[in-house]
Amino acid sequence: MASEKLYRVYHGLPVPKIAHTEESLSYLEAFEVTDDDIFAVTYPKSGTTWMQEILPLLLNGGDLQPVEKIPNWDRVPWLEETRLALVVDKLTPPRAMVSHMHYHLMPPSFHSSKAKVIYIARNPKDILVSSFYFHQMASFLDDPGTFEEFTEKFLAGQVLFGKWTDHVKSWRNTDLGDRILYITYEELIQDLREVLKRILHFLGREMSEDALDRVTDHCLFENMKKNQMSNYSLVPKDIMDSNKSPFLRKGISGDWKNHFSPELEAKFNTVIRKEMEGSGVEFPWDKE
Ligand code: PPS
Repeated sequence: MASEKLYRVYHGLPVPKIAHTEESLSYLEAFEVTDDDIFAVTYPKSGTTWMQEILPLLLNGGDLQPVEKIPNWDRVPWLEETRLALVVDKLTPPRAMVSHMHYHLMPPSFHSSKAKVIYIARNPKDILVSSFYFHQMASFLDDPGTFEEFTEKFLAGQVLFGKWTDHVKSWRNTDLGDRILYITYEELIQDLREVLKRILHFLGREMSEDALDRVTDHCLFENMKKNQMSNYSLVPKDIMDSNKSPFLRKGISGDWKNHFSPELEAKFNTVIRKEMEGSGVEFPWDKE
């Protein structure tokens, strides 16, 4: 089971105590979502930090200043974390926020609003790898054990925000209609500029070709990795130790191939396929 010392359990989901308090979770439940709010929703390690960089730039016409001056957790805060209550008054509309919450755990005001959602999915095998290294560098997360042991925990949902399959199924089968845009981490990797255009269109925004070039370049892994406001280097080493593994680690798709044995892969696929069966949800990586 997930460590009681490090995690609290919110509606069955383990969440790290360091940023999730009873107050922050109550604040989430009572949060007044407005019609022009924009949420980037992810299962952990699917591209949250990337969206905290992308969204402000697309919303401000490509001005790099804010993302170079304000830490990501304050410029696009997490809906469920303690920082939100502290910075909410400084957010200018349209407010951009991120969340790892499952669909049914979004606040009531979200469901009755017209707020938009960008849901970013990622190959769960790459999520697992990314998370495995994150657990080694973050002292507020439990020791992942061996890769095989961590895979067992992941498949059992004894990890942050529970099962990946429950998360994606909850957000794929909603009544949000055109309020939600689905993208994948792999699409961002493959053609960042094209996906940025799709997001702009979804948000009803426009941007000059030059500004779009600038934003695309700024959001490339190697460039974003240098941004102190986004690479978590501001966090003390005893909380996040980048010598063990940097937060912006590899930024590629397919690193799972360097970590899974054929047996582990077969087991992983069997469990995930069974849980996704009948959901009507398919991903490009299902065919890999
Ligand atoms: S968290 O803890 O949930 O907020 O993590 P999250 O930001 O969702 O995911 C971290 C992974 O996203 C990668 N990342 C990027 N990849 C490519 N390009 C850019 N610009 C980028 N920014 C973040 C980050 O490196 C983590 O993936 P891995 O595979 O560990 O490198």
